[in-house]
Amino acid sequence: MESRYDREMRILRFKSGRNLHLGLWDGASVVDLTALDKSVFHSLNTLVSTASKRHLGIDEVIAKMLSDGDNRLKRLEMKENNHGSSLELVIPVSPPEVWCCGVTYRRSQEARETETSVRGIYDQVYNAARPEVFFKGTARHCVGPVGDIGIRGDSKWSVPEPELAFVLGSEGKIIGFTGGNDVSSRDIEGENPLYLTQAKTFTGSCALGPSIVTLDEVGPEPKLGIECEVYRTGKSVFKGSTSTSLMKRSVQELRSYLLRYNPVPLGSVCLTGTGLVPPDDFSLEEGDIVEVKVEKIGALKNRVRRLQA
Ligand code: DO4
Ligand code: MG
Repeated sequence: MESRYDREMRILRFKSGRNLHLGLWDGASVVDLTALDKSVFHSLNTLVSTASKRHLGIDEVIAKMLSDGDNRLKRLEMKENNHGSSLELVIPVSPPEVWCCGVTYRRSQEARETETSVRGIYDQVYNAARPEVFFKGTARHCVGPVGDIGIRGDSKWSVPEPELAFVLGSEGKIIGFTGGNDVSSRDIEGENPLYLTQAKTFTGSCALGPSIVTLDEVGPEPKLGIECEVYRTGKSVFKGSTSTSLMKRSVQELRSYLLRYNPVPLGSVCLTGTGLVPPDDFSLEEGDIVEVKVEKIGALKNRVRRLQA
C-alpha cells in the first residue's frame, strides 16, 4: 500500500536526555516530534487525544504539524533496524493491557497439537468461529526493541513467538501495528493447557516495537513479512520466516472478539498469533539474541535472560 503522505508514518519512542520523545522514522532518519510540540507529542496518548478532539486521524495530525513546522524540524540519524545508531529506542507505547490471540496460523495449531497432553483442543479452536484470546500482561511484562526478554527458570522448552500486533486508540479503534514477541514456555503449556497463564506471563515475556506503523499507512488488514533469527555466541541457531497473509483470521475479527463486553484502554496492544515455530528440539538459552523483523515496522533485537526464582 502506498503512503498518502510524503513520508512514512512510523512512530517510535527514544530517550532524549532524561525524557522520552516520540519520533517519526523514515528508514534513514528520525524527526523529533516531541521537540516540535510537547503538548501534542508528549506520548501516544496525547497524540491520540489531540487527533480525536480535532476529528482527525493521528497521521493527519502529524502531517499537518510537520508541514507547519518544517523549518523547525530536528532530525536524528537512524538507519534501517537501528544499526550503528546512537539513538536509544524504547518501547513505542507502555501498554496498560497486552492481549494475545492464539492458533491463528496452521503452523501454531500443528505444533501445539504435537506438544499437548490434551489432544484436539488446538484443532478445535483453529476451526471454531470464536478465536483464542488471552490476557498476556501489562507494561511491566514488556520490553522494547532492545531490552532483555525473559525465559522461566522452571521451563526447559522456551521459544520466541514473532507476531504482528495491533495498537488500540480511543473507543477500541486500531491506530496502528507494531512487532511483538510472545515469548512462551512450550513444556508448561504442553503439560496442561490450564497452565497457559504461567506459560505466557512472566517478567520480560513480551517484546514490542520498534515502531508503530499507522493504520492509514498499511491498511486494516496488513499483509507483512515476518522474520525471526536467533543467535547463540554469534552464530545463527534458528532462522525462519512467514507472512501475515497466512493468518487464518482477519485482524478485524480478532479485534471484535477482544472487545466483546470488554472495553480495552487506550494504548493497549493485542498480538495476533504466531506463524513461526522453531523445530521441537530448539529451546532459547540464556544469552541468546532474538531478532524479530516485521516488514515496514523494523526489528526487535532482544537478549535472553533466564529468570531466577
Ligand atoms: O494456546 C496457545 C497460545 C497460542 C499462541 O500464543 C499463538 O498461536 O501464537
Ligand atoms: Mg503467541
